[in-house]
Amino acid sequence: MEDISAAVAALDYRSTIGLVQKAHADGVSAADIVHATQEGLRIVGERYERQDIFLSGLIMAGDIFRSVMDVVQDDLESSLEGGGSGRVLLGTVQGDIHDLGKSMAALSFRAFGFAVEDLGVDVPPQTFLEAALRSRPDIIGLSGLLTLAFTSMREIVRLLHEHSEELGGTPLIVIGGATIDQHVAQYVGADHWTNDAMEGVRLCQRLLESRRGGTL
Ligand code: B12
Repeated sequence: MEDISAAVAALDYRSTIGLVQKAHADGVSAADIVHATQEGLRIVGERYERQDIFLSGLIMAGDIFRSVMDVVQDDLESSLEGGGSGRVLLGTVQGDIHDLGKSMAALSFRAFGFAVEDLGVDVPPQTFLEAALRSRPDIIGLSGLLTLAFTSMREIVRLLHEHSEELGGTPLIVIGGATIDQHVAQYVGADHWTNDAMEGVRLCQRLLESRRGGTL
């Protein structure tokens, strides 16, 4: 796993895919491979911050992640069979076009049996509200990695609370992305946060069950 992280961090496409194919053939779980790739991407981000690499490096990192997913996606989906039922409205918020994490979250929710409406990237707060009023989701999933995305998320949460009555109650709001933490969740006013799609989906499933059971 460390070799995979290191190959991603070095933006070495060929080694990464070779190592991923070998690990996959050796029976390493898709989830472990994705985690190792994400760790490599985190280091790519640090290299970008210290100007060791530039925007083209980030673009390359995105391509590497997509190719890793091509190898493991089928296994990942079948490892995620859950009995979740509920509707999820998902999108990357205004100002942000990072979509790899959001797409992985969509895939994980679907594999768990949730119906997902994916609004795409750079989605304005008003669009989230209109879609929520139309489809009355159980969960609203907001994705974003840029600091400026947190302001958009906060505005979405404000709008949803403001229109809570029309929505028949505010849906569960979960935010995700590599740069999200407890402080961001507090600032945004989200119910929950995660840096891991699978963990986030399992959490949503538990929360919905409790909500329906009347314990929340
Ligand atoms: C690849 C990448 C890009 C690619 C993205 C390609 C794509 N199609 O998405 C491109 C080249 C487009 C890009 C552009 C930019 N990027 Co960029 N990028 C990255 C990088 C290296 C990896 C991000 C990634 O895709 N990770 C893989 C995914 C799978 O992980 P993830 O997003 O965390 O998602 C997981 C979980 O968080 C969770 N999840 C995510 N969302 C959700 C939602 C819900 C509801 C749930 C349940 C779960 C969930 O599920 C996923 C799987 O577990 C990060 C570094 C890092 N630390 O992550 C920088 C990073 C995010 N980028 C950064 C920057 C600065 C930029 C640019 C501004 C650069 C520039 N000068 O133009 C632009 C911004 C463009 C814009 N307006 O959005 C900074 C942001 C700093 C900040 N705090 O604001 C980072 C942190 C790098 C750094 N350390 O400086 N980038």
